[in-house]
Amino acid sequence: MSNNRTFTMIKPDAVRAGNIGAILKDIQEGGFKIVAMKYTKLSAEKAGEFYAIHKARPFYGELVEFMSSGPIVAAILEKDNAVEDFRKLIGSTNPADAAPGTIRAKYATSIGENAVHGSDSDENAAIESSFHFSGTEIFG
Ligand code: IDP
Ligand code: MG
Repeated sequence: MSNNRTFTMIKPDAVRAGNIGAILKDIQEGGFKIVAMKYTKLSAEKAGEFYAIHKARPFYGELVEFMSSGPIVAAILEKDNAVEDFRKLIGSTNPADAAPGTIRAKYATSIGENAVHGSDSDENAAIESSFHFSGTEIFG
């Protein structure tokens, strides 16, 4: 996958708060084209697999429980410089540190329940995209 795609999830907290529409609007107004999208729910096992890189971190159990606590929206987004630009659009992991106007500043409630995921590299964007989508579900 080239570097014009990233992967995102609207996390269970933002879905529960009724913020799917507002967040998708911010994403589209940020210049990102949605090339794949699904409303789904991660089992604890799948959430654990997705976040396996954080297995050794003290918050891993809490993260897996949270990410499997309700439905999410998973999507693949396309834009020049997608990974970096999307991380800018969502803001810092901790909403207390997120720049004003960013998605996490607006919709996250804590460092754990922070409304959205954004891939941190082109390599992870490709891995995370194929974790959730098959080739026939992507409409570039
Ligand atoms: P990122 O989502 O901004 O890339 P990461 O450090 O990769 O942040 O952490 C992955 C996810 O784990 C975060 O988005 C958040 O949901 C959760 N998380 C990170 N740090 C903490 C923490 O200190 N306490 C609880 N949850 C955390
Ligand atoms: Mg990360």
